[in-house]
Amino acid sequence: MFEYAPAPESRDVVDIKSSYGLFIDGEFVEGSGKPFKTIDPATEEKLAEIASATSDDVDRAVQSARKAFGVWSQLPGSERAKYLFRIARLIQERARELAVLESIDNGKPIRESRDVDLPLVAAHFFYYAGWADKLKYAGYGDARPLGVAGQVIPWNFPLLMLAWKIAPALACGNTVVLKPAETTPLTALAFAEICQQADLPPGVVNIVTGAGQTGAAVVAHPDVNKVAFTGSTEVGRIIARTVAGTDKKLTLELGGKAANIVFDDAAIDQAVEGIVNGIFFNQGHVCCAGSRLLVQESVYDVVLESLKRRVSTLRVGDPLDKNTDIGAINSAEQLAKIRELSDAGEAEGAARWSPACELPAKGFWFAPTLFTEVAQSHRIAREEIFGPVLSVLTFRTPAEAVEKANNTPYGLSAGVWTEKGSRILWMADRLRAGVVWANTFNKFDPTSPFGGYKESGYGREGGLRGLEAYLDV
Ligand code: TXE
Repeated sequence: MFEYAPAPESRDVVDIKSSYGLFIDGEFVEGSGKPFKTIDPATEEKLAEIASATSDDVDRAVQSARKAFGVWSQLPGSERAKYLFRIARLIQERARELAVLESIDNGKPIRESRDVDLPLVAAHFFYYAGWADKLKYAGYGDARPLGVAGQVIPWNFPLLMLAWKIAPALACGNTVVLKPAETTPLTALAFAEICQQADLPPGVVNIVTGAGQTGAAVVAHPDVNKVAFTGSTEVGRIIARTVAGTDKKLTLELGGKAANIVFDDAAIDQAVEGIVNGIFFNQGHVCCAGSRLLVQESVYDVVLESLKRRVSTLRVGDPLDKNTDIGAINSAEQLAKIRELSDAGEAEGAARWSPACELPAKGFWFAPTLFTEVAQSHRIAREEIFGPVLSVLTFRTPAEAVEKANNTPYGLSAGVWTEKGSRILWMADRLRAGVVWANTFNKFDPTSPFGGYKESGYGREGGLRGLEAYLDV
């Protein structure tokens, strides 16, 4: 055994206030609703009181965004680009603080917020800043911004989801009212401060905190022209109903149940790393998580053995420890959902395995878990668990792999592990998934569009396609 030396990141780099207001018209103001608290899921300690926006507050935010739209949409693209570049640079300057804040509020390991989330957040602002003055070269010379965008985001990548939504909207000349998730509002509020630091004109970005009702008020507001939502399929359906029959444009990014498909000619060590990253990255709170492993029968034993060995080395614990691989589950509700589905897996006859691992006494934790002997009809093979739980199934032929991979109401992503290039292309053609990764998994880049088929939603975010979601083309 090797010695384990904790390497804690400092909490002192963040200055969390005791309470936060709403960010409307360039200023922090009080909310009219009953404030709620955000907690640290690793300790269950209260972090801050957060204002709750009522529909009147949302109305103020939308009116401010409407007024700002008149000015912002008329600025030359090169001027909008300057603001976006400034925001990107401020994010880079404050990256360490924002990463720590994200890990405290969300529970994700600091290694991930520091090395994945924050670099991608800045990259999105840089990328879309670059488009702001080049829309006409991309074929959007006659296109117009849509107006006020109402954006509702989840808690799994709080600042990254904000960047995915705000950067393209602003680049195209829209203004926004964004509602962060109720369990992770702190980095969105820090982003509001960054907008002030960047001298962004008041009203271009408004942040309204609150629970689902606040989100519903944003979506339903008659002066909102575009709705962008990332979250559960259930809420996605409610939003689609609200928007139906109005002239609002809508993009939805919902759940997933991705297959990670390992063929017998794959580089097994590399595939095992990809499987581990695919399901345990961000505690499995990832819409495109590789939550179903499909292994070719001939390599089942060797893959399973190697996978169990690797999973046994994962460290679960303090999100601020730089050695941590799996942090805290974001909320008691999410933990209950993971437990419920895992219990259902056992009850339906699948075999459950977790490495020996000590979980902290306080906070929300779940050990990395594998299920074997999984049937396609089992709930753990069909429903999104959104936690560190992998369901293992097998296949014999490429056609069977495709059939099983596509046997889900979702269609967001898939992974293929094989040394045969022709097989990658054959599989990619047949998998009903918005993203197919080959010999890698969970790779993100602001230049490539992301989004799903079927119940995973519609519309694309990222890349050039991501601009179309914010333009009348
Ligand atoms: O999602 P919700 P929850 C999946 C995942 C997870 C499950 C539940 O399986 O276990 O959803 O998570 C706001 N009108 N995903 O309950 O409720 C809400 O305040 C408008 C996948 O957290 O969909 C929050 O800001 N807005 C997913 C946001 O919607 C409403 C990421 C998402 O919360 C609303 C998150 C309403 N009626 C969860 N009700 C992904 N695709 O990555 C709630 N909200």
